Amino acid sequence: MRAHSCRQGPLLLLLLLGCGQPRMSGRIVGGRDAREGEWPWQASLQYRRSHVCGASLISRQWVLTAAHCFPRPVRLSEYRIRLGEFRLARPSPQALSSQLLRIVLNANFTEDGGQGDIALVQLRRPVPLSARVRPVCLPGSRAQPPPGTPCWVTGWGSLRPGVPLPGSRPLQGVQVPLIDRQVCDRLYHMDSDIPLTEPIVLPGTLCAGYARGSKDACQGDSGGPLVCIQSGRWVQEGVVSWGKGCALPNRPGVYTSVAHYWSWIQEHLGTPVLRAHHQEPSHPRSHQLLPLLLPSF
Ligand code: 4AZ
Repeated sequence: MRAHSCRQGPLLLLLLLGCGQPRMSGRIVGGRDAREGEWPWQASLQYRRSHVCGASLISRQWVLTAAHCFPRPVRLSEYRIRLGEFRLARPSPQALSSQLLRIVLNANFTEDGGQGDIALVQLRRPVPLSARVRPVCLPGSRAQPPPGTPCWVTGWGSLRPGVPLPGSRPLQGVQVPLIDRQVCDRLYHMDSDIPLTEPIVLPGTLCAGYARGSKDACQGDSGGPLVCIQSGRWVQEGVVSWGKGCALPNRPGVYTSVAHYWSWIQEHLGTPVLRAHHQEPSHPRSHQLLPLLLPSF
């Protein structure tokens, strides 16, 4: 992967950079070790101090993840978010933990997980940004990059189904191209009893991966970011949601589309998140998106 701008320089410059720009420059099946600080928005959502899901920092006080990461009943005080981490079993001096103030589950989410698999987490306090802790950019409601765009998914999830990433191994990342949702739906109908008239990959989601399989997110990567580079910044297009197995042929990873939920995110954040490109404010689509708020207790 090519190096990114602003390699070295004063800390002040680093802090002014905005979103989606690591200072430098999963498992994730078929990926490679990350470099320290390569994906500084990557977070670990932990339940009773164990990693359960990925997540991503989108502003100093908000993290994006998947709704299915919070099975009911949700005990807010049992969760924490780790940021700036690299190897989960070897806490890094630059890492930090935050307790959760609030979880906002998308109201479209149902346990079958087909739609609305997105959640916002408000941290107790805004976190200090550093070389290892930086927000990713969000896409806004503009058109998503075309099929074939090479994107990256990152996480501490399994190397293969049932084979967890050892805690001593670093964060993993794998490059996966975007796949058109309808093409992905047709792949999912191959060798399946479900009629083509019954969609499997639903609106509000996108796919990434290969028809041949071999590279994918896997268990434990859920909630984590799928990011694509746009104008030199990393923009989060997807949230790891589901897939049939991991890296199987004709069963690409399915992601919640961040752009699809743009106005929902805006409604809850109050303050605008950092975007890669300035654009007209979007009009909230309030229908059927009434939030389920889980206040702290
Ligand atoms: C999971 O169980 C999971 N291959 C996440 C992603 C994928 C499959 C399963 C995509 O968390």
